[in-house]
Amino acid sequence: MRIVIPAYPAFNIYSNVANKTTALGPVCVATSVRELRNWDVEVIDENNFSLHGPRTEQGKVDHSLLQRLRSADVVGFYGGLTSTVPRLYELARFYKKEGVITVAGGQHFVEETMPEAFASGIDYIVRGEGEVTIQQLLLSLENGSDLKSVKGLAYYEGGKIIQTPPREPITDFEALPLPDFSLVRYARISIYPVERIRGCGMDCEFCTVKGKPRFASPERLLEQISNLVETRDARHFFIVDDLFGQQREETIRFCRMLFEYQRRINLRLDFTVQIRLDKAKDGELLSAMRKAGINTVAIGFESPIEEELQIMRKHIVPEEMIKMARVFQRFGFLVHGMFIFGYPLAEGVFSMPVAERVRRFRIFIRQARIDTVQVLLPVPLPGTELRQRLLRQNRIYPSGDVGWEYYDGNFPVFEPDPPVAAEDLQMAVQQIMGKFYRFRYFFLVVINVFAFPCLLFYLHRLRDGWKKWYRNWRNTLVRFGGWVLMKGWRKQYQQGDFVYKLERARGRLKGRQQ
Ligand code: B12
Ligand code: SF4
Repeated sequence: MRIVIPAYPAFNIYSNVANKTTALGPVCVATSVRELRNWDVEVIDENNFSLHGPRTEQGKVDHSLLQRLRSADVVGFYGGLTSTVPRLYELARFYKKEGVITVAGGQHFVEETMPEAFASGIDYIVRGEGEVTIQQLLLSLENGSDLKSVKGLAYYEGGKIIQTPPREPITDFEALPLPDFSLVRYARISIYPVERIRGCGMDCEFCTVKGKPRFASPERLLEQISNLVETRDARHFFIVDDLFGQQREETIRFCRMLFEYQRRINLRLDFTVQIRLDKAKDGELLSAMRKAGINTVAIGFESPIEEELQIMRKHIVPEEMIKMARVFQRFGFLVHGMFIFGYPLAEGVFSMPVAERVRRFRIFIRQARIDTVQVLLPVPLPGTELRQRLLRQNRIYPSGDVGWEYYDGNFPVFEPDPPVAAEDLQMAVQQIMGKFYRFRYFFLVVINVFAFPCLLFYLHRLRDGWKKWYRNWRNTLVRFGGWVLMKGWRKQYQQGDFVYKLERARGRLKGRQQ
């Protein structure tokens, strides 16, 4: 079996990270397949694929050559990111033509998207967690036994879609093998994704992650980390739990164990986590995290506008947000702030000119002293309440014009609240990001480098001088790098045919409404 993580459709703010890491889900599923007696398995990550690996003349991963080198009987696809789904379907059609059985899993595949998947070369869809379902599916295919007994599966038979009963969410994580990253071929991984908690207790309208959180033990997470340090020389980790700090006492215990482990092996490791802003109220948790080497926190601020936060169901108010962001700063975390610009509100509830919204975002970002920011447009992802709301209002652009490849937060994919035009929202995001990531930071990087010897001279006098210098240097470098990224993105946008597609989609929506 080969599991493919399809390439991002275009250059994206995350492209840089994607070629240093990999998706954890497919590695977990592949590890599960590895346990089966008659099966051999590999993972191909198109976003992290060596330049020396088999590639076509256009630079894409050459699946035809891969298939000749190590022919797969079954190919699985990671459908965790909707924006990569057009590439997923392109590959599924290719493998289908080669006579290979195709299986897809991941967040994109819900009731709404199943028909298109079966029409695009997918034989089986695994719904929800894949570790157990894939084993049972492969065994059934091997023995020719009845697929109806495999829970969590969907397939097309006799002109209709069959869905077997849903599988219960995994609760006994200790029964699963540790994810085996050596199954990922042609990849160079320097940031390892690890996890302890699946699910999230919150209920944000735009998010696909739903369901009660389920926890593995701190010991298991430490085991994942120590295994990677000791077998793969890993140093950087992304704890992909949706909300770090759930099950507070166990999280603090984990942080203490992690600190002890690093002391024992005499190494400092580097961790990034995703956390809610209101964890700022928990000083004990934050200080345990810092001691454990958690250096970067990614926080979904989403918006500084109260009405937007309410409809998103973020359960937080803007006045508290700046204070809380600063607490993370004081503890020495690098804060990566994630924002959504132009969230659609219920009609007639509230209206604010785009220029005013831009101003509020800018002021907020400056006052909260966020180290790096990511401002994206709202994306009505399959399976979310936001999508259902906008579908009911007939605001989502038809997929024939604005396809899934545009669902990465960089493009408007639905009609914004009147009287705002989609183009204005996109321009506004560029304005906010453009103010943050600027060319002039190049000069500050240079100044910071020259300031380094002076820093050494005064180091004994400055409290935390080194840390301050590093933070400054790192942030100016990132902000200059961000400018380069944005320039590339703008060029790509201008050269692409999105503007034309948008015009057509709008026309079609209007036609439908009349
Ligand atoms: C880590 C992470 C990232 C990382 C790495 C992404 C990656 N996976 O490659 C980074 C930071 C790069 C990232 C970026 C983005 N992300 Co992200 N990310 C996550 C996060 C927090 C964890 C993913 C993870 O490892 N989960 C743990 C594993 C074990 O679960 P899993 O992936 O679901 O896998 C299981 C099943 O789905 C299934 N399965 C998965 N693949 C397969 C394959 C086969 C063959 C089978 C049988 C089964 C199977 O079995 C697995 C094991 O049980 C998820 C949230 C979440 N909880 O999943 C969001 C999530 C995947 N991200 C999301 C989004 C939207 C984005 C962005 C577009 C940013 C944005 N606008 O918010 C960008 C992507 C840029 C782009 N080009 O589109 C959405 C995706 C929803 C969707 N339908 O697209 C999610 C679900 C969060 C959300 N808000 O809803 N992300
Ligand atoms: S956005 Fe974050 S906090 Fe909200 S439901 Fe999703 S994972 Fe949970």
